[in-house]
Amino acid sequence: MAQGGPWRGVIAEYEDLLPVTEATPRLTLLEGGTPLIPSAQIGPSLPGDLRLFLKFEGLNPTGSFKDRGMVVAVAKAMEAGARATICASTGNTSASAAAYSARAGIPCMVLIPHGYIALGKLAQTVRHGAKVVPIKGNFDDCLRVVRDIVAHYPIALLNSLNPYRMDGQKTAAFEVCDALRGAPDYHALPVGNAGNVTAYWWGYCHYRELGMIDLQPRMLGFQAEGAAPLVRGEPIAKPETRATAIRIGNPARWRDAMRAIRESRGLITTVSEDEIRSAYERLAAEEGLFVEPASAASVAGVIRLAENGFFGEEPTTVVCTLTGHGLKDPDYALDAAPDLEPSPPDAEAVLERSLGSHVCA
Ligand code: AN7
Repeated sequence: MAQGGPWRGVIAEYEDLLPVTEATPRLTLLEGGTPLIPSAQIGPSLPGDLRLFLKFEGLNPTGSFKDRGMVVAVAKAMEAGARATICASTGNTSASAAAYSARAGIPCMVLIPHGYIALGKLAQTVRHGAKVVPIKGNFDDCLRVVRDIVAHYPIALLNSLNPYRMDGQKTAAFEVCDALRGAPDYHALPVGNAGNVTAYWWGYCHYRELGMIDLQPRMLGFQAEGAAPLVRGEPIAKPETRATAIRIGNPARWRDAMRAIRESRGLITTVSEDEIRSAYERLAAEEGLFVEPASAASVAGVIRLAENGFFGEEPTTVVCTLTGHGLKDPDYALDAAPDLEPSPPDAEAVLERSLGSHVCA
């Protein structure tokens, strides 16, 4: 369990539970320690007796959950004397890899699917000084090339195939248990490369082995309809979704994730683009939480399951991880934006525009 006092970052807070030694550099941007926010509107609006909590990972230093695993992976790369780092990414991994590599003073190379990276993520990656190579292909193509490169060159791999990434990401499950003083009944996540759902499950298992919790949650994974290889049971050659973070057709942690779902007696299913959009808009407008579209998939899935009576009538605690910040993807945010044409600088004109003409009559 994390110590009290000012938050010191995941390595310092959970060093006993992480594969770090005295030789591991205490790299940190003070990641982790994110709030577990009770849902004010969405949870209470749903049928059943849900206590819905939102783990807002968008408040990490680079705006996504990736920082938890990245800090451990880059610290271990420093310890091993790595001269360069590399990753494939739908955006958040690259932003995080670039930031922690910059902090560590190690050059970083990132491969991204050309044209399918949200603007904020690209901006971060570029400004943190990573060498960005857009690839004519999707994330799965990028990851294939990265695996090829690390097989032949001594460059540290920062994708979640790197076990240290998984170790670091487990800390989010520790934090949930620390905050609730026990495990939730269900934990819901968006699923792309399937690292996070796996890491959470391993984190809950680890805490159970330590006697920190009695029961483990059921894991609920949600994929976008057009990018749902785990639900369909086969790789998708051309995955499609506006939630570009999870636009992945052949997840690297396929088997581990399916085992996590099975062992936890959970489930993995799809959510539609409309359901993602609706949950995204409700989170912003009703909860005050601005997340990126992929993050809304967890909430979209829980809304659907609750409306179908999945959680029954018993009191049930559900945690949804909100994996990334809304500022990552401004294009998606302004997609169906209201009229943003400028008004004359005049009180009457402004009131007429915002309240309607009858008010000013
Ligand atoms: C906001 O950055 O795969 O199932 O390359 O950015 O662990 O992959 C991002 C994934 C969910 C899915 N939400 O997590 C990448 C990348 C957000 C994400 C996921 C991602 P995984």
